[in-house]
Amino acid sequence: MSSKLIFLLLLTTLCKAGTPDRDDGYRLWLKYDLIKDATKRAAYARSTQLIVLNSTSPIQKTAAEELQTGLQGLLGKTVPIVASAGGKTGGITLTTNAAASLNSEGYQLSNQQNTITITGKTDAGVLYGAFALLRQFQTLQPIDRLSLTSNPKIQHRMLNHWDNTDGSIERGYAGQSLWKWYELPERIDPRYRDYARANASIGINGTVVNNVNASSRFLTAEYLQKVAALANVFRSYGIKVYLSVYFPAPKTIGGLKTADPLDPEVNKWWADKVNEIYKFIPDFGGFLVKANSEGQPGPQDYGRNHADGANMLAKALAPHKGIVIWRAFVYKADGKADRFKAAYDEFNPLDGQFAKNVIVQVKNGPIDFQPREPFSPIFGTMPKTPLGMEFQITQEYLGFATHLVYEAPIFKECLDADTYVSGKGSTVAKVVDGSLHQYPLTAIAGVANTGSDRNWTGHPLAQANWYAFGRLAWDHTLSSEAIANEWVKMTLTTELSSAKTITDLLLKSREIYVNYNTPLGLSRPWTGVHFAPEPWQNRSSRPDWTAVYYHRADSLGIGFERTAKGSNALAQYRPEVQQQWNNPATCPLPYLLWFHHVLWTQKLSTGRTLWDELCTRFYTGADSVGWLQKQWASVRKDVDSETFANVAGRLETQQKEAIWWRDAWVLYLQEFARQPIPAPFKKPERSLKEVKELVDIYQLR
Ligand code: GCV
Repeated sequence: MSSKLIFLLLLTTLCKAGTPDRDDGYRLWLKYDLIKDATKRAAYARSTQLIVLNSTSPIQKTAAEELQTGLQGLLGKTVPIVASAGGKTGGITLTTNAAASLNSEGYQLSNQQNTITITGKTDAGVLYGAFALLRQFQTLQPIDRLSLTSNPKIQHRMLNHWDNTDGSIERGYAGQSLWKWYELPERIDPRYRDYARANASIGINGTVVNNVNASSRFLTAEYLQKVAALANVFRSYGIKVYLSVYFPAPKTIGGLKTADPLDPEVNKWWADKVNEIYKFIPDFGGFLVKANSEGQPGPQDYGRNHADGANMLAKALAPHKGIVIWRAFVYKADGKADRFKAAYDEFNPLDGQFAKNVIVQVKNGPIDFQPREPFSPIFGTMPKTPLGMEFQITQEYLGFATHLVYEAPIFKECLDADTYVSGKGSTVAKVVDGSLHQYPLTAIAGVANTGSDRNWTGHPLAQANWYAFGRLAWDHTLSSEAIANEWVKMTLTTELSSAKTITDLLLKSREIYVNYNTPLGLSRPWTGVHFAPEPWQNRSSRPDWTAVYYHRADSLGIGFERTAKGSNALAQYRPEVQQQWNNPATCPLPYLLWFHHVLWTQKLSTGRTLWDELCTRFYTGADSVGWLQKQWASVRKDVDSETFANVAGRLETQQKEAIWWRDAWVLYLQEFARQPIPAPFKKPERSLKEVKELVDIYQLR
């Protein structure tokens, strides 16, 4: 073989890595593989002959370059970026128009006589418009009559990274942190830019780079330089950087004796620190704070309240237009109390007491990112305090990176829930987007699922959760299905029938998980690692960190009584909401055991007793993973081989573990219910003791 031939063969092999044949997932939904249909390509080519960029703005420059990269891949041609069309039609013009009837980051796309215009009120709007245009091509939409206007409904659309200085990620399942603190600020990993590209493409405009269980080191000059280096990369993608802060930092790194928010010296320390931060990062976004929560110190240690703490930081940030995002995730170690009620009880009385640049960030549900939770009763009940939403994208309670759970339905369920605070239709989404109470500030955050794994998210299909979070943060009226289908076409295949199959599989995945994991409103059957089933777990340093605290199974029945007969947590909701959930006979089954302790023998609306219904769900849930596997097998021909094998392997693990979950629950609950497994289901092949032994392996450190 000639050396030239060997070279060519080698080149072909090298070029194959990252192509549709063997895709390592790095490119996410920004793959831009050549559109196979030549007619479509030709149609798109007519309006994409030039990219006209008549601006020196770094963000618009990014927009033009992203368009160029995308079109190069999708159409297989290099589209020149020029300063003026010079009278030619058939190009894409980027432009800002301060008078456009758009909000500050919205965009308009139009196509007239094969000339496309992307208009933004601001440079960021142009960037989002450029990605929206690429999405049109990627999902093979007709563009000859393109006319699209889109405005983000929420101002601050953020990722929260729970990343630590040592590179670990709290509740991260896709490798180590993306941020290589030990290399920064000198070496800039090219991945930082790709991270920014992915986020900007779905409208995310803020990132909190460190864990809410924060280290004070992030506020030292050494680390601020590192954070500034990240901010420098993200800036031209319209993304601001924020930091989580450790409330007692004035003591730990400032040498003060106190961190009391009303102490003048403490106030001065924070004001000076904030001034220093803005010297490093002139467009710094602000602080995220976890205080007096799960052992984290906070203002209550000094007899002050959350508003005192938040307002002190807000005062320091205000001159720079920075904001404070103060988390409402709090609960005291009181085994007799209902943890469900804790956040509302602490925050509701503070409505109206927070400074203008404070947002209170509330988790979607009252407990902690369970597979299904009712919406947090705080939403709607603090009209004078901007409330931001906190969702969790990383799958802490959703099977880590081995179980498939498409999360858009979880996000939507909460956003679409009706609080009834101003009558019917007062959805959580309208609280969060500010339209219900005219909040001057609005925010939504997702706890990131990204990590150093080559494909970013571990499970290849978990990329859809990052994507869905961003799309819903931009526009919460989009449907889970539309987002899934869009993501599938951009990421996996544009073949219609396979795209439909995968979309369907994504949409059903959450309910399948709930069925074998926490059906009928069960919650939190875990302890330490939040993965292995441990419904029997009854010992911990605090009662609300045991599993039995949540399900309350006994010889009569199961479920947490939260009506007036029990903790009365239901009283935190409006009467219309209470009415939906108050009566066990009419309470929708997905929420039943959230609010009621129900007898094992109680007949449900399905015609089955509670025990039989629980068994039916555990069994059908576990069986449905087999259905997921079959569906996935059927798309093999249209999905690249590496992604196919990766997902297939994870589904196999999921199948094994779903059966394990089922067995753990039914064998454990059977000891209380003392009833047989109903036909046609077969009793588990293993004993409860054997399941417990399996779980113990997971708890070994
Ligand atoms: C960052 C849960 C998680 C913790 C997390 C906490 C929070 O308790 O298990 O890892 O801490 O929520 O949201 O603050």
